[in-house]
Amino acid sequence: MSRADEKPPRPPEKIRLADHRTSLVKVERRLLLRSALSLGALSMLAGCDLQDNDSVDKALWATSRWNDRVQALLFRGDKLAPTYAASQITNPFPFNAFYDQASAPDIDPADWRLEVSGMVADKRPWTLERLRALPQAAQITRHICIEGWSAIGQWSGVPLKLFLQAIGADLSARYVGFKCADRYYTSLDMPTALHPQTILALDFGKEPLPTEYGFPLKVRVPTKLGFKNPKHVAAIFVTNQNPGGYWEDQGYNWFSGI
Ligand SMILES: Nc1nc2c(c(=O)[nH]1)N[C@H]1C(S)=C(S)[C@@H](COP(=O)(O)O)O[C@H]1N2
Ligand SMILES: [Mo]
Repeated sequence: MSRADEKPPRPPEKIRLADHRTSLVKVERRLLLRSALSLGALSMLAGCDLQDNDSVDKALWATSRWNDRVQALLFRGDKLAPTYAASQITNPFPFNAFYDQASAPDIDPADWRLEVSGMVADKRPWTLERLRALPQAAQITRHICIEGWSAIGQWSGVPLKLFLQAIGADLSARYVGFKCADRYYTSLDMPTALHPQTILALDFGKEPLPTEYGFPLKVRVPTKLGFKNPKHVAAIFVTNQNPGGYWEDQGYNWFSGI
């Protein structure tokens, strides 16, 4: 790890001071050094020393974009996130957002539409009814938050690949971006968008997503950290320009996954 000796450029003040930063670089370091580990195994490691702060982490912070490339190289299209038994589901499931639970957006399902734009042939908005008419897939997977907790949940909904095909998306484009009802936003690389476990989740457990867990639609991406799983999604777009994300634009590693 010779890069640890280099003096990294200083990230903006507000990011250096954020509590999140230390846990971010820890996870990055593990993704880098232990890229063969599953995200599930990473979560076990993440619990132990998130409070530390050392020079290796500082150097890795500075090489975040380099890490993105390394992680992209390590990603294989056939790599699946671990799945679990129904008896392992975490109850109650933790809530997280950049606001408190009571402030989660209250969305009327009758008015809601999923907007579609960018490099796609069919830009008609989608109702919940039309989304539910598409084939659905279920998964019991582990959600891992960069803040150092993880939880197992069950989600089901439309595989994003199937949806992208349905709207005639240019699958050679580089990114799929998501905009949410609460001003949150994030984006995925196209290989992850096409990954078989990446779904437009409509149900949590056996019921429609509860308000605070992302009603009416959450993109569930078990190969990525929690912040790349947008809740209350209102718009999807396909683009060659990296759309970034709410946390990504404040310094979190954009790739953050396998
Ligand atoms: N719209 C929206 N999506 C979001 C967030 C948010 O604040 N707003 N927070 C992210 C983060 S950091 C986490 S850990 C998960 C939390 O999802 P949960 O409430 O189902 O546990 O949502 C992610 N998606
Ligand atoms: Mo998170």
